[in-house]
Amino acid sequence: LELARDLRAALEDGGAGQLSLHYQPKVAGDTQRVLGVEALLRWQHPKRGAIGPATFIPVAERFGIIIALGDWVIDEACRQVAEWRDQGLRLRVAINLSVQQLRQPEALLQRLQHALQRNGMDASQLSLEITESVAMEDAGATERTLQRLGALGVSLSIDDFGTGYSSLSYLRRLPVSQLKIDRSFIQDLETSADARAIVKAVIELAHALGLEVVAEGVETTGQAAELRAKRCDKLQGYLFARPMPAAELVHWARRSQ
Ligand code: G
Ligand code: G
Ligand code: NA
Ligand code: MN
Repeated sequence: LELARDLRAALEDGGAGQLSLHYQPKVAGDTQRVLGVEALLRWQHPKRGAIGPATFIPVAERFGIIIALGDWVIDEACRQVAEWRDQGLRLRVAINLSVQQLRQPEALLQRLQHALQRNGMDASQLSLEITESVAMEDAGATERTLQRLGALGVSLSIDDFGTGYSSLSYLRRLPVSQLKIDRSFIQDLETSADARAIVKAVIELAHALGLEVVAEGVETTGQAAELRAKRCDKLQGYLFARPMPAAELVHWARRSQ
């Protein structure tokens, strides 16, 4: 309750210097060049210090603050991409969406459209990550919303793939362009024959459907080698970089190009 109140106050004050986005690179599977970043929300509470999104996002969802919080993320990520562009750094940015944002498609579409326009951004520079379990909830409504988001020109990505129960016929109808294999499978890649089989099958399935695959949570060179051999398109994880503040990301990207 207290967290909800403090979060609402921070949002009413434009983030109050407490909210920030960290950015984690996605690199090409073959060349390991940076192709884009995922924005991850951080909250530095004035008294309690850093609070993770796994703690405060559920609070925001429960207390009706998630739309305002999600709007703040959209605006800030787009502002940042435009700033990087003006500094000569072209990066695509991915934003994580909450289920409640998807359930209010009008407001979401408007917010996205305005943020893109205001920052002179092409919609193709923005992608939206939706977890597999959220995408499967209320499939009919989700499909209609994703169609409208797709029509806006933003790209769509299914996050934490492998943990939900996607029907393949449903997946095929969605205008998504990317699957992100859940971190749990990547972690077990070197020790579990089952994880290896699942990762191989997901990559082949994605490619057969014309989708790009990202492996998340890559931590070892062994995992990266295995994923490269399986033709995984993009890799993300601590092996390459942790989520970092925007200023640090600029230096990281320049070093790694
Ligand atoms: O960055 P970290 O590993 O702590 O993230 C924990 C969880 O919080 C992840 O599931 C991530 O997708 C989620 N998360 C991070 N940033 C955002 C955000 O801006 N919006 C939403 N809805 N979820 C986020
Ligand atoms: O649910 P989602 O996939 O959006 O969660 C992303 C979260 O995963 C972020 O909070 C990020 O900090 C975390 N993460 C990113 N790379 C790694 C990694 O290599 N290992 C682990 N354990 N976590 C990671
Ligand atoms: Na994500
Ligand atoms: Mn994920």
